[in-house]
Amino acid sequence: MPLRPALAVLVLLIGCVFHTPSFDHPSTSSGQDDKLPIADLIVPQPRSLHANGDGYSWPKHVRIRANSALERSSARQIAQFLATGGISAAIVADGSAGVRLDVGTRRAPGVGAEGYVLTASRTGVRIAANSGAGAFYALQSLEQLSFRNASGLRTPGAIVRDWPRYTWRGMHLDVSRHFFSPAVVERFIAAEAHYKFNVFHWHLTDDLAWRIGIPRYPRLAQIGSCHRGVCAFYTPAQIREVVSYARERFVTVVPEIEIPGHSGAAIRAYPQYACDRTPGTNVYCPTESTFAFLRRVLDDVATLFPGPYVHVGGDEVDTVSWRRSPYVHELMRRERLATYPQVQAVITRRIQADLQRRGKRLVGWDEILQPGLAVSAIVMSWHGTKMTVDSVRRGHDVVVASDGPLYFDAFQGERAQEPRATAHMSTLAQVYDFNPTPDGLSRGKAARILGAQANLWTERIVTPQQLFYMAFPRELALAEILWTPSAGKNWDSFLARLPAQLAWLDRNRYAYRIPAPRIVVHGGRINFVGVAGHVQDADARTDAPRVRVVLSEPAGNAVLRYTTDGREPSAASAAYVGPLQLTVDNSRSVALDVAAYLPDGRRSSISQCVITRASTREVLARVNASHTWAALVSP
Ligand code: TNX
Repeated sequence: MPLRPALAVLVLLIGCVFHTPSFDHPSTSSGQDDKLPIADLIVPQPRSLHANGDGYSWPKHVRIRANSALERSSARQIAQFLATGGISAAIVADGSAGVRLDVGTRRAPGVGAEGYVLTASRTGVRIAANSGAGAFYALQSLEQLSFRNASGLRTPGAIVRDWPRYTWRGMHLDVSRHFFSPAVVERFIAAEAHYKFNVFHWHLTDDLAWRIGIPRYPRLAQIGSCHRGVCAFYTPAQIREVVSYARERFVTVVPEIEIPGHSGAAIRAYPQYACDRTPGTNVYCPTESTFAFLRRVLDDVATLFPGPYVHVGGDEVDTVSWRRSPYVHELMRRERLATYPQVQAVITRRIQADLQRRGKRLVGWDEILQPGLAVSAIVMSWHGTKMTVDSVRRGHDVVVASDGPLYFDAFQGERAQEPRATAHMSTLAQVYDFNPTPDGLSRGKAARILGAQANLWTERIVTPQQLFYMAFPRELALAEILWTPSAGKNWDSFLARLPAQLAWLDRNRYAYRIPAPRIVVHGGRINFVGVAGHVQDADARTDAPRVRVVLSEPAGNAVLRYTTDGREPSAASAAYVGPLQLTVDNSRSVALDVAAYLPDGRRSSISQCVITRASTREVLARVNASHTWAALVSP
């Protein structure tokens, strides 16, 4: 569709439109600054949120009313939160109370198994939910709404009625390529839980290393867990500790034991389970002795992880060792298998039957989608929408983990300014825009999309600092696409709610990528050149001799510093105080470079816009470029 010149006028966006709150963040141990409106405090966005009068000023000692084991357990979690704000709590069975609980008492109609109603008023806080999970999510919202001021902890008056869009709200973590200690894994889970995720997918085995101690097969830990002389694995006791930590936060841990490919570490420890001894083989041979080995490994896995799911990988099976194996050829003849993927299907079916006997559901990467796969298997779709739709049509429940936006090992900003990452790009805006449920599915079919998750592959992620940098703030956008229905999502609102969450990450010492500044250029007719593939830099052509440039930044408390001579901004560069008037003469371009400086000295990456004068005809000829641009831009 040709754009009319009137539409071509005016706006070039780097980043997005939002309202910059002008305040300093407090560094209190809990809660937000009281100048932020309640609408800007909660991520993921609740179904409904209304102001409710004055709000509650917490006393130094508070009574929490709880009448069942379920309510007492929620009460203890609330007490723990209050303790971080210096408030002591007594859990009581009756009488007046600052916090009243209705958990599992059928007094929260309409919010489903995981939903809640949170009411904060002058007289106190009431939480109604149908499960411990619902009460836990109410507590997360309560924490996000509450703030400390000179007179203590306050919760603004609010009524929140809320429940999730999806039942599988996950984050995946690869601990094979790089190991992360149980303490880091627990921090990872704690952040998930705060943002109302309920699945932690633990990628425990791969070619590089095997990370779960299996007492019957000690070489898995002794040899399989070692890479370049460094050995690291989780003992059964450590696994139990992490699983129970997660369970307290209503997070199900899904262990992944890769079968039959990506098994190089296990085969290094027990080479007899490959078809031959060729070094580097990473695929099991489907012999009876391999199945016996896997069954015993799964004995331990099934007991260590009491949740309903076991993920068996299944991706990227390298079939070379099968191709040269007389055993596999004989198996193919016997079972009338024409292809190697069918050999994989035979393996998956047997493992699935084994898991079913244990009352567990098999989850696998979408390569498991082969004839004969029982419909109870959950397909984790990583090859895009077509795979999601195919799996649903074949009757499977599906978890979406698309290798575009949901691969958090990808770059989240301009490549040259980011740490090493996998080649593609997944910006905050791309994550936020993603809809896990493909268009055009009937309601019944759409119900098969259990939810989604992001994958954190760690080939290039070494330290906890790097890990959380890749997770945040993208995980916040993911939280919202998993919890909030599409109709309730709004990018500008999300950006307005970001500062409070970055403050939470700071208070809890999680690293994150500081979103880059936004540049908006107004003036004459403008087009955008050289935009495709660029995230934070663009060339603007304008037919006006002067332009007005508006800068803003998503962290909410940063100082923007800029240059107009193409030099890198520094702490000494001009600070932005209001819109810039820039002259664009015919002879030279204006190169505007902007960086956001946080109060503690941290700096965002640089957004750049090179503005050049051009004739009206030239400008209008290129106007369509703006479409590409808008789609790629992210703070
Ligand atoms: C593909 S996604 C993989 C992983 C890599 C990842 C890197 C999938 C099931 N397999 O083994 O780590 O790409 O982005």
